[in-house]
Amino acid sequence: MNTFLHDVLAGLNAMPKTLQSKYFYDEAGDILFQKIMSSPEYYLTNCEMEIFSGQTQTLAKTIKNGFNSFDLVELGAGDASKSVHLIRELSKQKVNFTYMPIDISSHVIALLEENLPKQVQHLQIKGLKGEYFEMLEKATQISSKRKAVLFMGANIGNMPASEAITFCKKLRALLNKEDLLLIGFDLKKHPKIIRQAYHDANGYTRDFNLNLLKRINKELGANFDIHAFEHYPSYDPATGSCKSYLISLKKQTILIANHAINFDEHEYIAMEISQKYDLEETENMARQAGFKPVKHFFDKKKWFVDSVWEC
Ligand code: AVI
Repeated sequence: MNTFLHDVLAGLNAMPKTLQSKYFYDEAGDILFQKIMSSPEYYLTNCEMEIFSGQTQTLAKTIKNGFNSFDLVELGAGDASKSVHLIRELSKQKVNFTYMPIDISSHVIALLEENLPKQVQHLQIKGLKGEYFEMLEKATQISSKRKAVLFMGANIGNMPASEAITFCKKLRALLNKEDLLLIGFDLKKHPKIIRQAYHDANGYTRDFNLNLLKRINKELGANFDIHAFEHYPSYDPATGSCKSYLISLKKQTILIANHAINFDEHEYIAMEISQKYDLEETENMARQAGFKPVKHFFDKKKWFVDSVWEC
C-alpha cells in the first residue's frame, strides 16, 4: 500500500477523523497556496517579507555570526522569494556560502536551480529534494562546513506544540555547536485578524482544504462529493490554535480503494493546525529543544517573528 493511501485510511478510520495537511500540496494545492499568500487577509507572507527586505543587513550579520564561510540551508524553500534578499546580501558581501534549498518537490528544486543564479551572480546552489531531516543529514555529508538553517513561513505552526518541540530537538541533534537556526513564528494577535487569514473572502483557503478531497479522488480513486463537505475555520485565543475542519453536510459513505468510510451528518475531518505563539512560548521551545534564542526580528506591527537560535 502506498504511503498516501495508508495515511488517508489511517486518518479517516481514526476518531476523530483527520487528514494530514502536508498532503495539501499537489499541483492544484500549490497554486491555491500561492493565491492564499497573495490574499489581503493572509498577512503572514507580507510580514516576513518586510523582515527580509527591510532588515537584510542585520539578518546577514546575525546569520554570519563572525563566519565568512558556511552553508545556508533552507527547509521548505518554495520560491525563495523572501530568503533571496538575504542570499543577495551575503553574495554582495562576498561571503563564501552554498545555498542548499531542501524541498519535497523536485519541481521546486529545479525551478530554484534554474532561476536563482539568474538573480544572484556567481551563486553556488545545491538543491536537495526530499524530506527535511534526511536531506539535512545529506547536506552535512556533502559538506562539513558550518550550517545556518532557515525554517521560515511559520511552517512550524503546522505541527501541534508538542510535536514542534520534538521536531526542533531532532533538528538540534543534526546540528553542531557553531551552527544556527532561523525560525519563523506567527505571533498571537487580535483573534479576528487570525481567523480572517484562514477565512479569506475569495474562498481560497476553503478550496485549499477541499482540494485534498479532490486529490484523494484523483490519486486513490475515491468518490468524495466536495459539495457535501463544508470548510469550517476556527481560532481559539485561549490556546493559540487556529484549526481548519471539513464538516460532512449529511450522513454518507465514501469509498476509497474499496474501503468504506462512514460519515455522520455534521461529523468533521480535522484538516490543519496553524499554531500561534507568544514570544515567551517560542523561547521556551528553543530551550526545551536545546537551542539558545539570541535575536528576534519583527515586522513593524509585531505580528510575526523570525528568531535566531544558536546551538
Ligand atoms: C504553510 N503554512 C504555514 C500555512 C499556514 O498558515 O498554516 C498553510 C496555510 N493553510 C491555510 N492557509 C495557509
